[in-house]
Amino acid sequence: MIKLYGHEISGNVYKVRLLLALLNIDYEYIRVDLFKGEHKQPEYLKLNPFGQVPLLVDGDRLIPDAQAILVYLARQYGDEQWLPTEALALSQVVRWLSTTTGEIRQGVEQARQFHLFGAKSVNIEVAHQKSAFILDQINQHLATREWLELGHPTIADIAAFPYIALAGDGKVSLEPYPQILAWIERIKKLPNFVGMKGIEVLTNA
Ligand SMILES: N[C@@H](CCC(=O)N[C@@H](CS)C(=O)NCC(=O)O)C(=O)O
Repeated sequence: MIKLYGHEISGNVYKVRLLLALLNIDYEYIRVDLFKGEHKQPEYLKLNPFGQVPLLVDGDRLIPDAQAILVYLARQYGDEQWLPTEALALSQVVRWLSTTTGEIRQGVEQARQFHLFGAKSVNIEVAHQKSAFILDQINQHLATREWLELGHPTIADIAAFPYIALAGDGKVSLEPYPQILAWIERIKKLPNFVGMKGIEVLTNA
């Protein structure tokens, strides 16, 4: 059975849990206590030398990194819907995986690190400026479409969703971004959707 090493506070772990749920894949969840530093212990570093969660183990395959795991799950267990093979469509999806680890991480994810965990390395003014930039861009992008690319949910949406939905943790309001709020609601209505602390499941979905 697939194993997922993670922690409940992590949006990067959550996005993997979300895709596993949407694909209806059973898995064993192994909690790595980040607050106790379990991710830096030799036993865990043998599995993921970066000392980070999430880590997926499928048989003898070890796959670290949330975006890499989404790609793996989509290609191994999903269909063309989640990750297309056609060159242009694939590049459009990958663009958002890249944006997730670039602009979204530098913006809303860093702001969350600052306000939720007191991360001293974060310049909160810069994080808020970058949040405003990328949220405005995505809001405009979604003004003419329901999903980030291809007219249906892909791993682009799953990758980008958690830290945008958790923007409030970093004291970034989503109120100025109605298209993003509507997109969040659409994602929450996907069959088998699961939530995390700060991303509640719709009760009437
Ligand atoms: N590029 C990695 C980043 C993963 C990451 O930053 N994980 C955090 C939790 S959200 C972590 O394990 N932090 C502990 C550390 O880096 O020491 C991914 O996308 O999965």
